[in-house]
Amino acid sequence: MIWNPGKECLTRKEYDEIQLERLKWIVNRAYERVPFYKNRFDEIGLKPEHIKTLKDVENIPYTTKEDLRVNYPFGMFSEPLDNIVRFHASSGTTGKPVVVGYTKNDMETWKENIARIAAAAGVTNKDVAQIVFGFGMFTGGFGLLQGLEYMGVSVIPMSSGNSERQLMFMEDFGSTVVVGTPTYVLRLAEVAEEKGYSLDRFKLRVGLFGGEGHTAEMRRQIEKRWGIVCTENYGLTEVQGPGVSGECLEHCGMHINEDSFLYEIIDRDTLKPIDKEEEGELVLTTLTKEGIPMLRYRTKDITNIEFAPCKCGRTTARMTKVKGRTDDMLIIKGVNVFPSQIEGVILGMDKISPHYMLYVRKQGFMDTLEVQVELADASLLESYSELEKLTKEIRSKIKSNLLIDAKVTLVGPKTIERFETGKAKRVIDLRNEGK
Ligand code: DLL
Repeated sequence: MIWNPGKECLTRKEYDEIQLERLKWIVNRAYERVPFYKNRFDEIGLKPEHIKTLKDVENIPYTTKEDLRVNYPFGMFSEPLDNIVRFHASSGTTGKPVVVGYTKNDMETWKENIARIAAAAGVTNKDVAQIVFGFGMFTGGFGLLQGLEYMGVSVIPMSSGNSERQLMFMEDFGSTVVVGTPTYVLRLAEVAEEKGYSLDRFKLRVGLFGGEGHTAEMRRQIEKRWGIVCTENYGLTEVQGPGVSGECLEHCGMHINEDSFLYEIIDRDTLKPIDKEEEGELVLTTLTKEGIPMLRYRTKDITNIEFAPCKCGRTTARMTKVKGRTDDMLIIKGVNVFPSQIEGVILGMDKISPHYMLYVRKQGFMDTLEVQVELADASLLESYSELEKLTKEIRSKIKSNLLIDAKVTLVGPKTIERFETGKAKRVIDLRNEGK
């Protein structure tokens, strides 16, 4: 079902018109109300009235996470706190978190955007949705909750962790939709199996994944284990949280809520805008945000845009799967590689489980990579020759696909850390620790 055909099935010309009108509005507001933007514009002699076409957005300087940190906590807000009804924050690894604020209208838009992506994934008001994202300053839990409630879905706000209790509610309440990170939903299948539950006793039919990426193979494994259909959606705290874009059941990219976000793709080295259909870093401008406008926010996420019509009937542009974040890219002996590419190569091989960890170390001037992969079955540990054969097989598969020579270590079942709360962390960087 298309939640809002009047907004999701327009012509390109109609999207362009809406975007341009809203772009002018937000640029004006940002300039008038946020000293940070006024200064940025004044430094280069740019005035809001110079933005006459969508392409003119390219004259506006980028905004980065660092800008938000420097203006912590409310320096980039364009409304007084009297009009802010909600805060969220994303915890960075270093320094102050990024804080965002929403007005009542922002909350309405957010709900609408979530309803669209959930409907695209086949969710209806007949569903019972168990949210296993964390609730709190993270946008995942509350963002999905309010949008699903708005659709009339029965929501179980479980939050993350406490897996046995999750499974109890899942069974007793008859949850039909699970909303969370793919890694945690995979973990829930594992806990259910450990408890000896047959997964048929659950009524789950849909997985709504986001907050982190997952490869097609990881999805296949989760779908098979749970017997569900999964779609993914994308978002980030700085521009709203979840609801920027989401996949429909055709599984051909994530439909962007074009009336809320203007998207650009920039070259990740030169930082110049490139053809949107080419792969590069996604840059987003919020078109409706009253609480905190974001002009040309550098997401650091690598993707590209597709415009070809989708069979579902929506005409919105689609983002392809995020390949990784520019700051997570590894350079192993001169070859660039994203953790997701390694997942893509190793998952789906016989005898190994979908759990792995990447260790990056420094050897002289070179970075080296160790890929730890968990065996599906402990009996393999008893055969040295089998282990050696499998190690070689994985290593050569990585080498032929990604052109990097990684050390491969096989470890026993259930030895690699599981992620029950928050996002999976699969790269351990030991480069500065001399290990
Ligand atoms: O993760 C918002 C969100 C919550 C989206 C729940 C979807 C569902 P942050 O914590 O600010 O916000 O992290 C944003 O997470 O820049 C991406 O790098 C990554 N990310 C989010 N969704 C996806 C996805 C939320 N579907 C950062 N695929 C983003 C890949 C994703 N990466």
